[in-house]
Amino acid sequence: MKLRRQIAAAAATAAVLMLVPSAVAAAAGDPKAPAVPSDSLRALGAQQNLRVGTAVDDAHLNTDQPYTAIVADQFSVVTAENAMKWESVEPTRGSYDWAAADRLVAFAGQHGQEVRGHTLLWHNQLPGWLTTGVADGTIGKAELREILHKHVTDEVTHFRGKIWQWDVANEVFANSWDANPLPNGLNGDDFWIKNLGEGVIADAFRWAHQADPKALLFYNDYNAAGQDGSNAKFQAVHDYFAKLRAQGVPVDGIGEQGHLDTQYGFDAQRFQNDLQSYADLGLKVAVTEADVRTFVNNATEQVPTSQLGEFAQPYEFSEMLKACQLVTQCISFTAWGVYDGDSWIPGTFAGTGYGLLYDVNMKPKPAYVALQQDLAIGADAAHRGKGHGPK
Ligand code: 9MR
Repeated sequence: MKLRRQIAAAAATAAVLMLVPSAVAAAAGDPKAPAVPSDSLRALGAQQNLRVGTAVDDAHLNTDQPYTAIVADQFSVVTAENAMKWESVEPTRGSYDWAAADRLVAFAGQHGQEVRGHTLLWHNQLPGWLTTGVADGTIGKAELREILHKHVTDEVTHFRGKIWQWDVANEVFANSWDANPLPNGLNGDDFWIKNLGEGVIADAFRWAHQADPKALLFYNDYNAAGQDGSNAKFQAVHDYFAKLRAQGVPVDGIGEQGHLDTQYGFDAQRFQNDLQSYADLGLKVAVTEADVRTFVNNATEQVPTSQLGEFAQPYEFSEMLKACQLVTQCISFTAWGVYDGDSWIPGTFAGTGYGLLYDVNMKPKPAYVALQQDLAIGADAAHRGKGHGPK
């Protein structure tokens, strides 16, 4: 651990001093990987066994050439931003529409990329027929459980063998502002917990494992690595999954989403320590939805309104990546979208934006360069037998 910290400190210094090497081996170690720029995030990550990813918007993939080129060239793992969610795949009960999700999986196959499946059990983006049926009582508890079982089984089966990591359950723990936390930290108001009880979480992992025994099964959440200040949510997630593992529930990893906002500050050491604590349970970890928002002039241009925000945005992005690089079990680092012009942030947190690696014109930002430097340094350390090891 101490050695790793020294590497981190050296890396931080070197990041300021060094330029990115212009020629490093492309996508080393993966014979199937297509030719990609040797200084791309994915090529540099490959040299330290770390996949670098992005969420992909089906509205842009294949139709928007610059967008598609960035996804192909820069990233080695992709997540469907919306296309695998329940409302997308089963808009009408009993009638599946896999088209958008299949397009992404096919694209990934053609470009030597892995896929993160997102997400099976979540309170959000449920199909209307399901939420309406539960609300008006036409779908009772026993039937709801069968519907969920079928959903998990059918979706995981449809993609069997093609998904690297599944976000089996998403955002079921309470935040400090939630009204009804359970004693173990789960959110008592969560749709699934309220209707079916907390046992449904372990069941979802069991059902997913039955449908695809080789996929890595993740729990995914935000503020689960110390960003709530108290570290309370981390502790709840940690203790809960320690218990499930001890019971033999097939949980393989914890995904920390990594949605940061520069106005709140960020304790990078705590973030790393928390990822390491999950790893110490025998779990893999991943940063699954990284973005760092800050106050901006308007949603169209997304120019930061303060120099501090402009500085903190790439800095916090880099700190998250370095934490992942320093935790051997951290297997992927994914940004939640390609460019600022296509991010959920301005529509959800009015007045903020500038959260991603590429700007509204799809030009790489300082955050992109910061990650590229971190990865170049990590690749160099890996070549010297230090740093991020094999998974
Ligand atoms: O980025 C997604 C956005 O396009 C959707 O409208 C939104 C609906 O809730 O979900 C966004 O993605 C979320 C992800 O699935 C789970 N973690 C939080 C992400 C940002 O809201």
